[in-house]
Amino acid sequence: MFDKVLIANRGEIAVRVIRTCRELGIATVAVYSELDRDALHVRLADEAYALGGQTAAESYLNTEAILDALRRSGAQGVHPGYGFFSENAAFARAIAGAGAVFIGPPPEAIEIMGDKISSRLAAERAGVAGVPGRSEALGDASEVVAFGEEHGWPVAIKAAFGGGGRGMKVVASPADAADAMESAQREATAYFGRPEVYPEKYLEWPRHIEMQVFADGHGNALWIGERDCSYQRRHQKLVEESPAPDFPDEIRQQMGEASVRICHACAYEGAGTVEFLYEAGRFYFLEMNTRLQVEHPVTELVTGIDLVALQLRVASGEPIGFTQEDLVARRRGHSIECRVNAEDPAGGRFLPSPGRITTFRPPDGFGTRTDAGYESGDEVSQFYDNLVAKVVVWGEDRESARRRMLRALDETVVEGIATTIPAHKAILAHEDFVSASHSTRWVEERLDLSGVTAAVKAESGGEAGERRVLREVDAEVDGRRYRVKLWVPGPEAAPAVTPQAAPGGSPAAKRASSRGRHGSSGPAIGGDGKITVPMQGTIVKVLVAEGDSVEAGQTLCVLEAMKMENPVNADRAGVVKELRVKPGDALGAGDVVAVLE
Ligand code: MV4
Repeated sequence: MFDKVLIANRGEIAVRVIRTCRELGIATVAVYSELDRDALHVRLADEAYALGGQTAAESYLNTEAILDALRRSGAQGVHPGYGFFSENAAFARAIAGAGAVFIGPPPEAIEIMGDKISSRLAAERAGVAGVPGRSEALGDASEVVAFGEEHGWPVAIKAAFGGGGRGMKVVASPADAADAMESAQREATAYFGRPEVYPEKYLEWPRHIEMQVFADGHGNALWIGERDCSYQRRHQKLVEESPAPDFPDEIRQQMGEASVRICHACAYEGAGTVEFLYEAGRFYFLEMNTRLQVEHPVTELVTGIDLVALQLRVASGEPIGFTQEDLVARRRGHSIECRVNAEDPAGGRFLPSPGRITTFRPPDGFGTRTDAGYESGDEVSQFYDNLVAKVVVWGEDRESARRRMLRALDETVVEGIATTIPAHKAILAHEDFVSASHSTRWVEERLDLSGVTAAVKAESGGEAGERRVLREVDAEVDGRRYRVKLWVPGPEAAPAVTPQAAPGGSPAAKRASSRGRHGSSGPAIGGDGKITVPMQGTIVKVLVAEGDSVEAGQTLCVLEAMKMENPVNADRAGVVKELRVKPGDALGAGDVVAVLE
């Protein structure tokens, strides 16, 4: 077993790994960007090394800086967490080259599963089918029509070298084939640098069910259990649960065995997840994630297995130590996870809401676990993933887990930023959740969040430890005068003013605040036709050119902020007179992307 492990990550997953290391007597090494100098994962680790830089690219994606911290610390293993370098074969090789162990699969397995075509082929070798489709690129639109006539409509057109749902187009009928194919090729080129696209039968109401697998260096591969991750918006998961509801045991068994065959087909080692679409009693291979996933705790709670401990054991050369048979007796009850993101779900918009968490009180009690990357007073930066915490519950059955989650969410206090908690309450309380009549499209198409207004509560003034002073004042209630005592924040306490209401500030902040920080996600168009962005971020895609005519609602460009893609739309028809941005441009709130005429 390792004596010392470096965690090449931040936030809740770094904290998660540090906790298990501590239990196993392994010393922990944190790394941090300039913004994370005082972050929770740094405070909890035994040692910490600065990577420099603010953005992910300058810090957590800086291989040389991480290798330097590895050498200086003398750690023998590197845990990559999820995101960042977790599925990067070159990084895995660099760690091995430095004489340490990458706590993850072999680089060859990462590569096989890294692109759609080779992962589909590996699944085929293992006898596991994807959605009915074609394994070569499409030549022209007549082939889409032929495919639709043979397999039925609608047809999905997907980027051959893509993933994550980017660039997927749905074709309802032959008449739409040419336009959809052209647009899929254009997006594939913009996102992945390659225009190749291929067709699949489009499943209209599928669930996303994924299987946790584990393999060791001694030839053992096991399936640990499935998770239903269908509750998501814009390909960002919101709620996950295990076991998948209304999912027959016999299908679970088949999906598990298929996943194990896929592990063997790519010589897998460590923790992995095989993703499937599930519809009408059939499952179809989508892709394999070669890392520990955000939602791994639901599997831990229903099996009692610490997956991070297992990763550390397997990476240090030990065998898994239990059998597929042993797992039958271990699986018990039901678990649900809700991702608490720094996002405002008001009106279903899920707008990024970075800032200082003035108060954070996680829920507690029987069957309740919170994995957080922050404490009260910590700042959620717009530069990184906006996951603040995961609230995870266990219950004897699905209904007790559901009720426990609603109780836990009610108990959770987050002030200073908006969070997804109001959306979770709406999901968990919905009759469709109770009856499990959901699909991957349910949140975006059926869940009504128009009534949700996640006003950001600023300083509560009620925090323990805050300096308070006694004031006696006169008050009049219903015409009667009272002398009352008030314990109020003392002279040194900060005034209870929210940043957007504060006088002064940057011009961009003022422009943003004049529209209401938590208002519309759409652009603000003044009388001058200027289209501005509502928050700081990076332009990842420009969809129009100067001189183009655009319709109201048409997407002009895509702004990536806090790892989420936000369309910037025209809210009236016009001609693009000026286009002021290109992919890669960093913008501040209120900056102009285009001028319409
Ligand atoms: C599909 C599909 C329906 N039919 N393929 C989107 C992400 C990418 N990994 C695969 N995705 C989908 N592929 C066919 N043939 C529906 C989705 C899909 C989806 C899949 C998993 C999780 C969430 C999703 C949300 C919308 C669409």
